[in-house]
Amino acid sequence: MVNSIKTDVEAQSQKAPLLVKVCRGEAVPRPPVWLMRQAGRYLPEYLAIRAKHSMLDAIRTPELAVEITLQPIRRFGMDAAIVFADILNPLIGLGFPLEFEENRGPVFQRKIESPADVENLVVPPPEENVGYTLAALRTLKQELHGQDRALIGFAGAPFTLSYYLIEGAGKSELVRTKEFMYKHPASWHKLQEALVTLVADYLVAQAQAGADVVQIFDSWAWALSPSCYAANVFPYLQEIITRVRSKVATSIVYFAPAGMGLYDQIANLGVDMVGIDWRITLPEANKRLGGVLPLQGNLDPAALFTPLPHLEEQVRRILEEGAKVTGHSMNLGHGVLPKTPVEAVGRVVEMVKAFSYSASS
Ligand code: 1CP
Repeated sequence: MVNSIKTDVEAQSQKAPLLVKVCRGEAVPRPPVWLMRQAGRYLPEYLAIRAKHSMLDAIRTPELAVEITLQPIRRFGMDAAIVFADILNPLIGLGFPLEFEENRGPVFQRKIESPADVENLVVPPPEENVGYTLAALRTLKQELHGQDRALIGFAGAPFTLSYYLIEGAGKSELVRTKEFMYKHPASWHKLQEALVTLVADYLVAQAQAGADVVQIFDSWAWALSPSCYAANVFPYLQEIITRVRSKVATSIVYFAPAGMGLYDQIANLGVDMVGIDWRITLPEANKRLGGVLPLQGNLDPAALFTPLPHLEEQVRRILEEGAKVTGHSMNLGHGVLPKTPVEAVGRVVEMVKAFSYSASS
């Protein structure tokens, strides 16, 4: 009996996509590869859809979201598909309507300006708020059936979502966010609690809809001092991770670009993998994260614009550095930039798929 259970677990594990295996700390013949923002404005087939549909329509129409998610997979064969959505659209249901304006990005109709704006926040259940993304995930799960590919769901971290709600966008000093946090600690806590529920429930629902891996994007955490992160950000992230783990077995990736000053804390978050940007090498990041966590990254997105021999040299270097760390999933250090040459993306994926740990050692 015990043996047959063990065999089932082993069989399941053998079937797990490469990315899931790396998240679980299992040995793999080569790193998996997917790229943040692999669906997007550098792809002509994406632009063709966006010429006819707004960003929000594309996110809210499951057939379009599924199609956009699969576009890079069909063209390049990445090892993971990330559902097409945004970190900000779930905030609409929390009472913060938003539009994605062409060439400007997300714009909220209402921002958080005073404690009154966080009174009476009601967190709707994910099926009601973002049922369209859950529907897209369920279809994607079927579409990817039988392929050795992971399905990725995601959400923004409470701090990064708060930043957009308080500042709008583009304020790199984050003065208003920090002012709000320290001037109105009780309201900050109330906002974080609402966002913890929103994000945790959403990640659980995405896992239940078929996501093998979920990624938490904390794009603005780099702007915080370690003490500020410890007091106002870390506890809420931990709460999300605890809640998700209590309900589903999905792997969890945390990504805070330029977050080196926070690595000793990130090491204790309890996630399965950490996203690394290009400003640090993988071995150095591995060391600072305690040497026990698999890493995702960390090619400079701008390297895809450089001459092919230089791009290839950078990819090779990262693959070799990745072979020396606890576990590696190949990715960029941030999202694919608009206007990135399509051939460069193809070359990166091709090089990773041709790589073998046994041949390199
Ligand atoms: O014009 C267009 O077509 C819109 C461009 C675009 C795209 C393709 C936006 C607007 N969002 C997205 C999709 C998106 N956003 C995905 C899809 C899955 C993928 O292929 O990777 C993901 C994972 C995101 C996540 C996201 N949205 C983040 C976290 C990652 C990061 O870049 O740091 C953030 C900060 C956003 C907000 C956002 N959405 C869009 C823009 C231009 C921005 C940044 C706004 C700003 O800070 O100025």
